[in-house]
Amino acid sequence: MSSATKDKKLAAQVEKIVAVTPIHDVHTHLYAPAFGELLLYGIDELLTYHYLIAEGFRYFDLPYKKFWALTKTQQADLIWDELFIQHSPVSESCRGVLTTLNALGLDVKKRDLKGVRKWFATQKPDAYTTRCMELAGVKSICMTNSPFDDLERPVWEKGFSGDSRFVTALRIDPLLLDWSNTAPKLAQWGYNVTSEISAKTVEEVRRFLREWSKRMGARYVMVSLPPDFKYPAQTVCNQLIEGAVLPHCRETGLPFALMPGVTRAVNPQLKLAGDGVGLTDLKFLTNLCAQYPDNKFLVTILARENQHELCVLARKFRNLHVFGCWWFNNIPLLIEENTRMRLELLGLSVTPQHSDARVLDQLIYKWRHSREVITNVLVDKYADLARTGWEPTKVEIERDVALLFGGAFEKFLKG
Ligand code: FIX
Ligand code: ZN
Repeated sequence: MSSATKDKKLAAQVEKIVAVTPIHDVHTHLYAPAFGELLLYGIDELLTYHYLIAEGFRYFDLPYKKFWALTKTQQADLIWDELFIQHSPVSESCRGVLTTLNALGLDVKKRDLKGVRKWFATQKPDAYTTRCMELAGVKSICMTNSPFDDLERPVWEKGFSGDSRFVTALRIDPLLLDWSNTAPKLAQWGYNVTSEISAKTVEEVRRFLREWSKRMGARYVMVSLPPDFKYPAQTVCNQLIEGAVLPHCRETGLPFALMPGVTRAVNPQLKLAGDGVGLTDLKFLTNLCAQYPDNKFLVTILARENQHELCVLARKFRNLHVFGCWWFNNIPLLIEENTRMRLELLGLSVTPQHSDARVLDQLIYKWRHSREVITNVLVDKYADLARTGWEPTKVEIERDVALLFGGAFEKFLKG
């Protein structure tokens, strides 16, 4: 067999394996159907995704307030017109809507928004969840579960009996980043806390974490962090991390997931679409990994310029697991760059991607697009190996891809 034919065969094999390997989506903002209106799906949700709202405002000639006063359908109409009709939908988020519609069997070339709406109106959440997961090749979805969300908390308090397609993660941004507003809430929910961080308060925060982790069956505890986050530092946030979160995670074996690099509300007029990115000094993560070898840290980072340093850190600390191409990194250019860099520096001990889907149907495009890029990177890597005479077997490739699509993450969680 000529080497060109061998390369083609290998590429086809990798493509097939990546296409059929089920994915554990380790971070999303999706909910099981039992959470009712918290589960978003359908064309109007797809079009009013905050990524598209930000892009729409590049063109809109109307005040922010007027946009927010419109109904969701009107907002979707406006976005459709500006981003799909007046301009070609070349951005990643626009292309994603079309990939999704196309995969669902809808004819995008008709540009028939009304017809598409009619089709979505007939979908039922439970069966449609399964359909989207099948089309995306996703086996399990990790939710972002917040006791601080007034719509979500009652579902947990009533008792959520579980859904085998979904797993849970405890999200604690308000606890660590907005203590002055969160302390009164905890007090109201029966925790004996004060705004000053006393030993009793720390103990009660730990009880809060213990109770909510248990109630949710959380697989990890998660927070997003601003670019200027420091550890150690004389802050309430640090006191709570040191006194409550880290001991809780050690006691339960749960990883602490950190998402540094987001500056919230750079433009508050854009609401959820108004958050920005900043370069993080990763000294804080070195300190955490070194100081707490018995804690596990899951990390995805927002600034492109931080990605290399994060990989180097993961080479130094095995209690650090790198995952996903978060938010502004979730574009083919950066998925490719990050995945290549991670494989070249960390081998298969990473989770290259999570979807961060907020709308169920987005699973389809986010994973189809990522799979395509990951395939290309893997084909190159295996071809490099083949050139040395090391020909990877089908079983080896299957094993490797399974690690990248959730296996390495699971191992890290269990380890
Ligand atoms: O903090 C997060 O988990 C972020 O993913 C979100 O805040 C963000 O709005 C988002 O949807 C990014 O993809
Ligand atoms: Zn997220």
